[in-house]
Amino acid sequence: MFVPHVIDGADTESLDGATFPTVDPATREAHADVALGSAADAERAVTAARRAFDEGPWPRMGFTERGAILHRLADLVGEHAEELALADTTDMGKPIDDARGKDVPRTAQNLRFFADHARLAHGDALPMDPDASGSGHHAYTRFPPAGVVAAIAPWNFPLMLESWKIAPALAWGNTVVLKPAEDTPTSATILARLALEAGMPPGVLNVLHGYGPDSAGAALTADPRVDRITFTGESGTGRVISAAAARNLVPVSLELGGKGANLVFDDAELAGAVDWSIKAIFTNAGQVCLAGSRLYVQRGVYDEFVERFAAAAEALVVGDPKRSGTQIGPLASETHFRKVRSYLDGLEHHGGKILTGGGGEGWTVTPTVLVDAPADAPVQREEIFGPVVSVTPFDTEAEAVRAANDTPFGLNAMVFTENLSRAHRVGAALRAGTVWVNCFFVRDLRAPFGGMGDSGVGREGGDFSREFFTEPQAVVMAIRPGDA
Ligand code: TXE
Repeated sequence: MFVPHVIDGADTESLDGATFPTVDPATREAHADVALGSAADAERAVTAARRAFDEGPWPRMGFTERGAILHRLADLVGEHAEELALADTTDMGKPIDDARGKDVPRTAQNLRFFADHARLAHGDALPMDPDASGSGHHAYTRFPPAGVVAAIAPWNFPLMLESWKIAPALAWGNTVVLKPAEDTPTSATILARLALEAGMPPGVLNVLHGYGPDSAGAALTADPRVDRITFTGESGTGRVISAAAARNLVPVSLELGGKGANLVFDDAELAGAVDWSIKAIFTNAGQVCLAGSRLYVQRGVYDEFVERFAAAAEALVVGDPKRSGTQIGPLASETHFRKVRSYLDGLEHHGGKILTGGGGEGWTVTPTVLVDAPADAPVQREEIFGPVVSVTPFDTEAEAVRAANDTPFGLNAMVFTENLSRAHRVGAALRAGTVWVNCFFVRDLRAPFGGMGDSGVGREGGDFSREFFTEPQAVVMAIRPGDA
């Protein structure tokens, strides 16, 4: 199979004909050749997006017409659900049930939500006091599109996170160059073809494949014709992209890593806390920026919680991601597998021991529960991005909050308690962009999404996405006094 770029409405090879293989982590063999984009291909993709924005119909269409195309695209995503789900599963080892049941439906939901959000949004009308001459004024706000958006995506939720970026960008009238992660190219090409079938004009959604540094990704972020950069990925990469954006004074939205703290208090409803905590760390084999990778449990329930939690971790079905029923597949790539393994191999040196897990065949790591890891150990400080959780006991609420906030990241945290005041109090004290109380991963697309510190800059979602993907404009009108 060959996975081309999609530029200016057409399947496109790289100018120099170069390709790279994409590997199925379950078989550890290449399953497709992918167009390897160079700086020259990035230049072509931006030219197409620029022309579609400056001269094409897309930014000039009404919200209803654009929204109808996005809804049609959502319909087509539903019709091609199996193909899209299999593409992500084959590229990165995500269990097929998750790809089918979550990623693909959420992709359609993102497209529909932002189509409707843009169509139904309203701006402010601001009546102003009259001036000395008797002239009145009023101001109102407009939200014209920003222009060409570079969307750079990671490999952990390929299709779903790509749609989270492109849906608001497109709904507000921008044109897009999407660079999927090199490990997960396939679903983006399918999505761009479906967008054309849905009636999206050529050049509005372009897909450029290739690597990041010194290559397609870097060329895209350096191009002065790009008006917005939205990036999800590693914190170090976020810094590099932020510097590139600064050179052209381009607004950038960065959704970076996390080291989510999960606080389970003595008064928590234990069965629910175990269940959510399992989901929080083992969903997608822990390859989730929002993973609850630091689990803090109050001393009174520590032993019982840990026993039930470890048993639930052992009960997860590990295996072939293409088989329905599998809950944990392989890690996305050999490089990533080696990175996750290095944390387990480092335990001997840094402290901490494996209560359960730590095995696995091929590039799989079985659900791993660690105990006794010191607060300064790498497994407690760094984003492992794998099915590895560190459990630590605590005594007081203040101690739990301190431990949770003792991290350079600030993406999300979870609190399990039946005490209403404690839920509000602790939630407010946590330095995190999202706090979940007695749940995990529940999203409202209107809510701000993003983090602070090493977790990123900016928020997306609902009006926050509008703010980012438009150039808000104030129009101030004078109303002259009449002659009566
Ligand atoms: O991420 P990168 P990688 C973490 C996770 C993982 C680590 C590395 O811990 O082990 O990051 O993963 C593009 N200019 N997360 O290497 O490098 C790249 O091509 C422009 C957390 O995959 O950040 C890809 O499309 N683009 C995370 C995208 O950036 C560049 C999700 C992400 O790659 C570029 C993924 C450059 N200079 C990984 N360098 C999360 N928090 O959700 C790279 N890219």
